[in-house]
Amino acid sequence: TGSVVTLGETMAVLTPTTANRPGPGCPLRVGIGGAESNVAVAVTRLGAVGTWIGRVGDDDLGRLVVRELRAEGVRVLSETDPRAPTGLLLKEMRAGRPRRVRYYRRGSAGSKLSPADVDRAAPAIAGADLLHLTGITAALGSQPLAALHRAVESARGSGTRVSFDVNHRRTLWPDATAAPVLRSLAAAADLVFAGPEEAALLLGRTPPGEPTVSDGKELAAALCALGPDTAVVKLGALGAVAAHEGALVHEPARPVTVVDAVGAGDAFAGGYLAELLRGLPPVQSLRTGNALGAAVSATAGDWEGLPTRAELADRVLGAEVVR
Ligand code: KDG
Repeated sequence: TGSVVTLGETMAVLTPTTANRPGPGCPLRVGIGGAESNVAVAVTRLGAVGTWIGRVGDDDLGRLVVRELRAEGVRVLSETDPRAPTGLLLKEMRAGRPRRVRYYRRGSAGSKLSPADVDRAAPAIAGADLLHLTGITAALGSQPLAALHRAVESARGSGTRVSFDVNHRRTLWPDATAAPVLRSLAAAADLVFAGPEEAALLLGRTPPGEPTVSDGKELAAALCALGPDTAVVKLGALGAVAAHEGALVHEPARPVTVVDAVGAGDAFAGGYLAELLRGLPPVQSLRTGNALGAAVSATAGDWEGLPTRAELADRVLGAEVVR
């Protein structure tokens, strides 16, 4: 029930399988990933209708992106660009876990997202309950940023609520450039997701060293003061907090052995949004967000570990039995 439309760049994800970094003869596992499409998969697996708007190259990797998302049941509104390749993300590993990611996305098809792409998908935005955007798109250039603004306008005109995950990527743009742009996108949204450092960046504050639950609550309340009616601050091992209509709630995280934390934030956002669409209150949305974040962290890949509704129910049940 409920629908989420999102737009952004989805890339081919390359992961070395027998070494930490690609070298002669090192096999690479090919997958796909993109913050926004990760959210689309998350909500779709939980029973909502997820739509992804984006651009891919006219190449095998672009076809892989489209095929994987469609196979997940995500509605794909993509344009194939004959002049630009599908972007790449390479994971560098250490002790079997991703240590950093390297982008090969400058000039990629996905980074050429523009207001025209939003216009052709306008009916999907108008018909959705929620539009979900992230700060990654804003970092890709002036056209992708213009696409975000057009999408917000389009949502505003049709009563579609806007969700924004700050998703600040320092490897794409520096703090000083990003801060005012991300702040104004957050201010234009109804619902904002941020980590404590991201929240501090938007608010022009020094980030808390070891953020506590009360730091998180305070940051969430301050984010709401920028404009959104709900702000969620993710605190990692401490769980997450939400500020909503003047109330502050906290939900602790579940313990997890981390295999690959990339995509955990998207999983969290997807879980939160899927429950919001079912009319659940923030505390339950936080709980599902935490559960999805944990599930993705415990599995290799940016989204592959996302649970279905049935698996989520099992997990909750399992946890209760153990307790
Ligand atoms: O949040 C996970 C994303 O970072 C990953 O899936 C790839 O979209 C991506 C990005 O730009 O880093």
